[in-house]
Amino acid sequence: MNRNYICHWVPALLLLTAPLTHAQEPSKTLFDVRKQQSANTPDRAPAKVVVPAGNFKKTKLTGDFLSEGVAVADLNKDGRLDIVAGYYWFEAPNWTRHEMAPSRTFDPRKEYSNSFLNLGMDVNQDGWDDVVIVDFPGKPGFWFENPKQKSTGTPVAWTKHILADSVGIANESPNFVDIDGDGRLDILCGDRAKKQIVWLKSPSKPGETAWKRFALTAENVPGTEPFSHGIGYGDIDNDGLNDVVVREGWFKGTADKQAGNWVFRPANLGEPCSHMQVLDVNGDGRNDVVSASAHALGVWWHEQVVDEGGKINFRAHLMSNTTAQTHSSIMADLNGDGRADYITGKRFLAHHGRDPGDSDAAILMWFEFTPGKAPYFKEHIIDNDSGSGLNVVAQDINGDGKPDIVVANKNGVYLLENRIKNKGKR
Ligand SMILES: [Ca+2]
Ligand SMILES: [Ca+2]
Ligand SMILES: [Ca+2]
Ligand SMILES: [Ca+2]
Repeated sequence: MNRNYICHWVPALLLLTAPLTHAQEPSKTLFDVRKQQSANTPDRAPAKVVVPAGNFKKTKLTGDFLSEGVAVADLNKDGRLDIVAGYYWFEAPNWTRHEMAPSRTFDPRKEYSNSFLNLGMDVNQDGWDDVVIVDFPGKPGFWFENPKQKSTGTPVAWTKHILADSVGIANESPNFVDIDGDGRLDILCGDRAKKQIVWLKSPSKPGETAWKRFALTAENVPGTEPFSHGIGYGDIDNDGLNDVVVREGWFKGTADKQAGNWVFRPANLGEPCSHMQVLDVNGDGRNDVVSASAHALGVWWHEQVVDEGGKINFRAHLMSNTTAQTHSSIMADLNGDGRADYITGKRFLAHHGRDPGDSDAAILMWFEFTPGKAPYFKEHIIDNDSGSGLNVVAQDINGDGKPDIVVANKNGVYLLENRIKNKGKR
């Protein structure tokens, strides 16, 4: 890079990246992001003031770092949804803390926890919700079996069952998604040994405890390293069958979910990211992909474009540079207009304070989509002192019919109750 080029860029970089005080030497990735930002942002644009809209009621369950995964389930079977953060659960309605198995509070500036993503579901179908835990990338995933105990009395330890011992769970944002359409969530991820996209099928019959592994793709494909970033599931080519997306392209889905031969179609889906969401952002009838940078800065929608030869590719549009480290996302209809919204947030102290954007507030935000009306989305700030972890839950906790948001990360465990005025179905 010549000196003039640097001089040309430095003022814009300083202006646009003022919060990124730890990024002394912007990586190429960040530099690309900033180039795109400066192309889309007038010179000397004022720094964005991040003020929550004030329509979520926040409850801080704890400030302890217990887990970067979170789940919601009724663990004591009293009809109220409880909140799970790793080896701990918080009993509704007073959020009394209980331990499923021995663990501890972790140091957010020095350690990772033993829990990266969580899911609440009745795995063995005995009528009691269990807890699925995805551990450090590449380590075995497991689930804790509910000992069927009301919360009073001496606590009984929960039995731990490994769900994917030999393969580990590769890709840092495994999806909890129903792959085979039996109404039960499965896990979409990578197999680190064979480098295949696989899914782990949740037990389908009462009493069963084993998760079965099925390959969707051939071996040695992208997106399957333990530290690969970004995977999603949705219909890219509009043939009625869901496909798998990774940032290097997509795998064309077939009706056979055990085929192991889904064909890879290379396409540019941008930078390392968290959960990839497939939806038609601009309303042109073709599904697009929304992703957020896992360890740098940016939320994008990748517009599906088809060339004259019929080849599918994507054109990236920056949606937000409000906060870096957006290492999880989920879709839910927060404003009741019948269309799913995109929720993401900052993974607070992702690598213990060594990341670009670490001095940003712990922001949690959502995007509403407005197909047909450019720029097709609107950003809203939920909160600036919670953030998100490695998965985020959007589910109605308080029974008012609106999805609430629950997060756990190095900043603690938080419930954000949705008080957005219902827009009414379109
Ligand atoms: Ca309960
Ligand atoms: Ca159970
Ligand atoms: Ca398809
Ligand atoms: Ca589209």
